[in-house]
Amino acid sequence: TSLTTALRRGLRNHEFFMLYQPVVDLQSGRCTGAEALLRWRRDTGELVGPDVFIPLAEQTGTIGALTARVLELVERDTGDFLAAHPGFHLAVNVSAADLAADPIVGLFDAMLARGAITATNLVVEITERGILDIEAARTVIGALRARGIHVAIDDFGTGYAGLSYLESLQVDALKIDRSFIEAIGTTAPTNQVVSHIIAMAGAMRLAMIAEGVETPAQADYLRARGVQYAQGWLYGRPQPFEDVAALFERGA
Ligand code: G
Ligand code: G
Ligand code: MN
Ligand code: NA
Repeated sequence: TSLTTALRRGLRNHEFFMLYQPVVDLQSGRCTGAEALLRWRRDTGELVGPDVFIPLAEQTGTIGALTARVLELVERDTGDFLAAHPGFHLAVNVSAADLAADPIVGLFDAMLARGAITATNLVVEITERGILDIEAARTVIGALRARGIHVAIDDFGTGYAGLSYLESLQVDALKIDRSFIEAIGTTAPTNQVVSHIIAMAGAMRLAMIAEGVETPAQADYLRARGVQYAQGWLYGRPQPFEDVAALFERGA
């Protein structure tokens, strides 16, 4: 399709850039890291979201090149800062399609070899939706974790990851999907799901990051139940990295 052509041309013409959403420690309220989120500004001026172009890139075999570009952009934007802040956690999304093949590990190795970003700075986020070859995913996740990179399951609760699936993948953290945070304190049928996810993650000794936190009441609920990290509009929208760095330096 023409969108596919535009995507390939967009890669050549450097139309992609990253925004960074702050992640905060719920106890201290301080920024401890950020999630890198990809954006596409087309030559028409139109801003296209990843919900549109990531599935397309997956279908057309462009995802590998796109993920390679994400790592380049992230290193360019954050490398100097991360070299000076070994405790800062930067989360990068990879597609399930990236896990089917080895190149992804090579991309991280090359980045780590350049030296600005260290493995412990990195969190790799993987959506449970779309993982077809669980053995391949296990191998890639194991290789990343062997390097000291943390791995988190993104959008947790929206896919089919049951307990056994989760145990076999062996990850470090769960990101609780925004839909469950939205249901907290409402009469939505899913308003109890978050408490079950928290109990399960606790039993499995997984770290938890709540996504899409918009209200102090949601933050209070999560904090009271021992969730360590949160991100959402209450703390900050996706923004240029220098703004997140300033937030971190202020200790806010
Ligand atoms: O930032 P936004 O809410 O529009 O992101 C929508 C979806 O796109 C999210 O599920 C997010 O994980 C995914 N996404 C954002 N950036 C990237 C990226 O760099 N790579 C991949 N594979 N997915 C991304
Ligand atoms: O990787 P992931 O699927 O979690 O992508 C997060 C998406 O959710 C991003 O596109 C981001 O812009 C969006 N988002 C982040 N925080 C909030 C929030 O507090 N409320 C809403 N409605 N959307 C959010
Ligand atoms: Mn994510
Ligand atoms: Na998510």
